[in-house]
Amino acid sequence: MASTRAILHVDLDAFFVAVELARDPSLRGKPVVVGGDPSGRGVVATASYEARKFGVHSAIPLATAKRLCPQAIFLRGDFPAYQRASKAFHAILRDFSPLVESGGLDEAFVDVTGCGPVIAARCGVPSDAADEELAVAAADAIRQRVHDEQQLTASVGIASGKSIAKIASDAAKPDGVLLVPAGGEAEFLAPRPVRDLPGLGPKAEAHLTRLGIRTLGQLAAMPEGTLRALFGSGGPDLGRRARGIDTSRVTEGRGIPKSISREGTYASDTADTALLRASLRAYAESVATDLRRVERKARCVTLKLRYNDFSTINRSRTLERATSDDDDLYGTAVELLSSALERDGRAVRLIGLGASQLVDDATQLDLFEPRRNSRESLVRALDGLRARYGNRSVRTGQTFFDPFEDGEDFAEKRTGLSSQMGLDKKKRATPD
Ligand code: TTP
Ligand code: MG
Repeated sequence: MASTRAILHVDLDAFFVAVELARDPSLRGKPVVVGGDPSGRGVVATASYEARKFGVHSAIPLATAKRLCPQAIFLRGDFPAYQRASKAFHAILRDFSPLVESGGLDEAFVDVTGCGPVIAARCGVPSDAADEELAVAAADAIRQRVHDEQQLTASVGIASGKSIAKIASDAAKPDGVLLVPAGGEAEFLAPRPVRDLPGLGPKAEAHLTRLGIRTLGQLAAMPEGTLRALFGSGGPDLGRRARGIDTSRVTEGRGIPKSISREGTYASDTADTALLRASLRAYAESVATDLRRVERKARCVTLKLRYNDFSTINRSRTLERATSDDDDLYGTAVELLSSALERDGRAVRLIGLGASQLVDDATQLDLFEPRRNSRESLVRALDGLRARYGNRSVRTGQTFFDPFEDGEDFAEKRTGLSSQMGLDKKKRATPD
């Protein structure tokens, strides 16, 4: 694979359940379901492979799971424990390549192209081995460490592109490795159902089914014009990926989110405009910092308000130019707040600020706007300080007044829901 890339997709098997099994080995070999009380109204977060044999899987009601598999052991789940395991898992991956893109708590892409020396040192293969050999050695070593250090099992797909690697890791499950050799991508994909292609949702699948297109091989053969007519500008890319051509990069960090938002609930409802504005200032700074970290700018700003009777409004504005600047987000949110309060001045229970319609932050040198450029440099310098010394190391006049009085994790603490980064790919039900 000299000129192609070697990308691993690593996904932990039955993740939440596996963490429970690692803590209590007496559960091994038994049908186990994480999600909560089977007499409650919740859904299954995940089921052990033993429970899956009975038809129990993620997202079905717990009551249904209980009917399908009455002997299953139902656990409420321990989200902090899963977060800790996820952190340790990602740390292992980063030992093999600096290019790790998380796709959620238990899965990530690892681009090992050009990581020969690192992998050679870790896995005892010659550093000039072929990329495919290095990638397989990395996959084995990752799986071994996940097993030894975390008592979990991981499945790995290896391919020249992200979507194929992801499909391959799924096909390798549980506890396996699958390499799709360079040049063999189209053949590997052809017999699979179209829904296997990451990013191809149920609506697109329904469209294709109506046209008699069921497999990726059939999708691969569709003319580009037809795909464009059906799915717009993203259509041709679906066709290319179905043929095994996927040039999308593995980006460091958590992957590219569709939106970034913060929200928090006040200890007591408030109609105090100064307090509401101060909250928006804090959120604007936090959201803008995240935008810059993932190298995105937002075209749309949304204000969310929930009143004391729980009625909730969302007000959005599309900006003339995309931004990742605190002041732009704050200014827009405050305008939205003023007009919302004019219409309805009731006390507010929850306030939120969101940024969406994210575009690539290809910061062009704008010769006619020297002021904006110098501000961008200042903002980046502040980001650097915050990254090194913590979010509260540098505060502006506005955020020195902390609206929630309990520090930077206020949104998480109060609502359990703040940033929606990266996880909106699948709608995940997490145990409460
Ligand atoms: P997945 O990787 O989709 O599933 P899994 O790890 O349980 O099983 P496998 O990969 O072996 O098929 O999701 C990872 C975790 O995310 C899962 O353990 C629980 C959580 N999750 C939910 O809470 N709700 C969901 O609907 C899904 C799909 C996952
Ligand atoms: Mg998994």
